[in-house]
Amino acid sequence: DQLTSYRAWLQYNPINQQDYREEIMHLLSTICVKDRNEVIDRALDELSFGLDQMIGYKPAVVRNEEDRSMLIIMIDPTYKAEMYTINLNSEKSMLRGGSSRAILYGVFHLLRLIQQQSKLTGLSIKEVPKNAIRMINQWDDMNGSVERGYAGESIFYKDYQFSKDRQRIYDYARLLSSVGINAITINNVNVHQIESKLITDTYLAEVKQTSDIFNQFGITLFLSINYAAPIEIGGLDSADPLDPKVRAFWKDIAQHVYEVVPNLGGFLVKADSENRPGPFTYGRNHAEGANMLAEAMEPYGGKVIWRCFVYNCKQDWRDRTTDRARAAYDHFMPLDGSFNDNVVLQIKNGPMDFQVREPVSPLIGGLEKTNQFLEFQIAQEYLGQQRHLVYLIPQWKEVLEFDTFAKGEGTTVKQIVSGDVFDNNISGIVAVSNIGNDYNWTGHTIAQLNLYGYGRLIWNPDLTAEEIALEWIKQTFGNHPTVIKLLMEIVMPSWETYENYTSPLGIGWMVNVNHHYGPNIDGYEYMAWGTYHFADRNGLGVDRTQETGTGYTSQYHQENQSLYEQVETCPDELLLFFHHVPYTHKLKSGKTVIQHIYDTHFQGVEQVQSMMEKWEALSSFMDAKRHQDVQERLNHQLENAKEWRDIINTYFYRKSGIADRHNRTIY
Ligand code: GCW
Repeated sequence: DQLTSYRAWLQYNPINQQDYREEIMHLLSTICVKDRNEVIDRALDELSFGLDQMIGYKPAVVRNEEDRSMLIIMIDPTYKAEMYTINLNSEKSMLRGGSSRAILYGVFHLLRLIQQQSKLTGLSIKEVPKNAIRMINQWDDMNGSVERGYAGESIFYKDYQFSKDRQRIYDYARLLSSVGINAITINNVNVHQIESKLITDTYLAEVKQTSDIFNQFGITLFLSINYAAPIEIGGLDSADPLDPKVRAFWKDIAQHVYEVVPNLGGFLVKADSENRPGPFTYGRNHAEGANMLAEAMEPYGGKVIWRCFVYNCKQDWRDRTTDRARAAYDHFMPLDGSFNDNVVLQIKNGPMDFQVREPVSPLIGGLEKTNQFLEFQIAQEYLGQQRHLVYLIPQWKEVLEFDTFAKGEGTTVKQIVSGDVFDNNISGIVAVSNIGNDYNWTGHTIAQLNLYGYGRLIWNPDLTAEEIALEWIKQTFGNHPTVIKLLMEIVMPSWETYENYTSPLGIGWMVNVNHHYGPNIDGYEYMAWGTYHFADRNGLGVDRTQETGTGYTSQYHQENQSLYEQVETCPDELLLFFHHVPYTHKLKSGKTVIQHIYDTHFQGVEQVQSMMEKWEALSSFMDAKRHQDVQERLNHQLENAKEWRDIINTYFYRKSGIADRHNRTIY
């Protein structure tokens, strides 16, 4: 039963339908491959394993074309590196890829279709990923813990050593490549003392071993580095990017790192952010900091990924002029165009921090002359910490479809981050991982869908959330119509459900301090982190307008600027992010803000109840372990949702003195 959970979406369950089995055996009886290397070997292993599990045979693998039906697999140098085509018919079938990595993706594609029992004869597809770099960030520390990890301990480290369980890393690499991930950082962006030594001989040999595992699956390894490494490990008294000694330090480091780990992708840096060191200490800006590293990495083709999550985390809550939402744009827009070619800025999807609802960061669409990555968080830090069932793809879809108007109407986020709009030489999407050493990887079994969906979505942002959920359900839980129907009804509304019983109308936060779990409306209200709701007896929300507020709205292009600036046009779901309004303010829905708060909070809990009923009805369709695990979490989710409902409703009832129109219980 544990194995079922561990296999995630690569279940490869036996297929009983005789004519389908015959179709596959006929199409894929013999595989002809001329090119061989370790990546293609992984592809062939996978194909053999998958076919053996599902259909009960292993295909013959030959090197030369023979006169019988077969699948020919070949690298086609005229293709783009990650492009592949698959053409299947009963005479001769072809899988061509622009590289061995593309062939691996093609094989996973075939297996994905077979798991769903899709018809293969006559299949003709062409796939090119929309985003060149498709990355995962692990927030793993070498003591074995995972920052914001909700699925056990690190699979990479234990007690300040690399984990001995290499198989687990191998299996992770395989899962990631099955959905097209091609890059990973293996240590937390908060690089502590010991982890600062990952770029030294203390650990480099094991970094290389880990890199080799990922490389077999077409995944490039990156490291997070400590900006103050010249001091921490170099014995210097400064990390000033313009200091020649500091520059020499990084050149030596880069040279040595690439000697030992020639395939390293580069470094990821969190600087001047949440107490991490950075160039500000020396009166330098972030372009000076990033470019210094970029020069050191350049001879080896190394990249420097530089995070834009830079804000004042020591602000005085009394200070109404500082607005954390403004920070990334204010810091980085003036530097647009001053970063080296091998630098890429990593921008969180929203201006605050992975809340249930935020507008899109105005830096995306702002920057025109700088490489950029979009950053999502698969780990559900603010979305129920993998104890609540929340399908995240619908949220990310909204981000990707958002129109920035950067080059007129239709300049969507997905176009910009793919590099197409501003012709960037590095582009892509990255996300914080949600896995750990739990036997099912993600703690909540349904959270596997978010990892799966992330890979699929960034490969092809035109896929719908429904399409992604559907293919995941079929692979993970099978094809039975009841399973599909109920699971779709469970996952599709789950983000909205979570939003309903937590923080309303885009205001965010209202969580307990530090661990960020569970309701605490004033938890951060009088703290230094810049995350306030400003509720009083009349109303709530943050005024971020130009007219009377912090001026944040001016960071958007004209169309969005005026959309958000006016209360009348600001979308309901973001109203309190942009405006401070009275409880009696009427939303576009016709309800007052206070009634909306009551209604959504009662409704959210009911939606969890209905989710539980649907899950209950699924018990005979899967192994007991998976069913029970999710059920236990749903029980907890319901309790926690009630806690949210009652605390939020009570708080705002007491503040406003306005009764619920339907006289439901408020304490
Ligand atoms: O969301 C916040 C988290 C921190 C995290 C930080 C970041 C890794 O609470 O734990 O640190 O963001 O993204 O750097």
